[in-house]
Amino acid sequence: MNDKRVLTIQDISCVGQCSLTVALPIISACGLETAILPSAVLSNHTGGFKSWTFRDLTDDMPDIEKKWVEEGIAFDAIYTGYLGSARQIDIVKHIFQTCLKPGGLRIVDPAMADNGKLYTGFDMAFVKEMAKLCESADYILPNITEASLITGIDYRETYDEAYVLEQAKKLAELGPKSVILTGISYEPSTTGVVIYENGKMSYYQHYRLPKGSHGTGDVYASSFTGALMHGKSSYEAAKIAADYTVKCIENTVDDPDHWYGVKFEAVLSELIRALN
Ligand code: PXL
Repeated sequence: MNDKRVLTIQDISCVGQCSLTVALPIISACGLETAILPSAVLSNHTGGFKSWTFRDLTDDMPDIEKKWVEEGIAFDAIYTGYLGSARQIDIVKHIFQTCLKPGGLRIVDPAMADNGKLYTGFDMAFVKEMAKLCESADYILPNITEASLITGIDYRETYDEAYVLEQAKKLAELGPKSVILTGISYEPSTTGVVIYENGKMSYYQHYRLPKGSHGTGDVYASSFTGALMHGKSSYEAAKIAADYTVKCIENTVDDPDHWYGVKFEAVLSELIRALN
């Protein structure tokens, strides 16, 4: 029996298949109790819709934490994604200290940028804070844009292994046990994930679908967390998450109306099969 309890901290985009509407069902489907701490509530995500509402929940977070501390609630892992303000970083760091069981895992997806650009609403002050959160993490899962912003190494659209190794080393110097770099592609027809751990870099390569899809970073980090909490190694968890994310994209790519996210629900059984 797997009675692990995971807390995930990220926004609720009410519509758009990203952040908590992806993390909660995926981690739950992995058989793990999943608690949530919403960082903000948006009508829809900020990646392609014309506009959105944004309710910042920063001020609620310490009160929620306080109640959990009073109740003696603690988690086996805390996985963070999109955060609603730079101020939330210190709060999240505090929650790592007060609400994690001894030996519990801190998984940080510094969800703030893609394709060479920061998401709307973020600035370099936020990046600086996010780098500090990475210092407190056991696992970090940046894409190459987020890595560049955190390390200060120039962002490149095309690169070689030496460039990726330099990024990974610099990220590891911040302190996390493992650096998982997502969307690492050395040639147009393939992509993959780099795992840098104990000074060693490994690569899981898979084929690349012609179209990138929104929300896949959240699908990836959620399924990685689920696999890790099933006792998989970083490499195995990175591979399981990559295979599942590809399945989600394959299940969506032929539907032109479904531009805002991936249809992860119908292929959840594939993820569960990979875990068992
Ligand atoms: O998937 C990352 C993400 C999460 N939450 C919100 C977003 C995005 C990406 O654009 O806008 C609100």
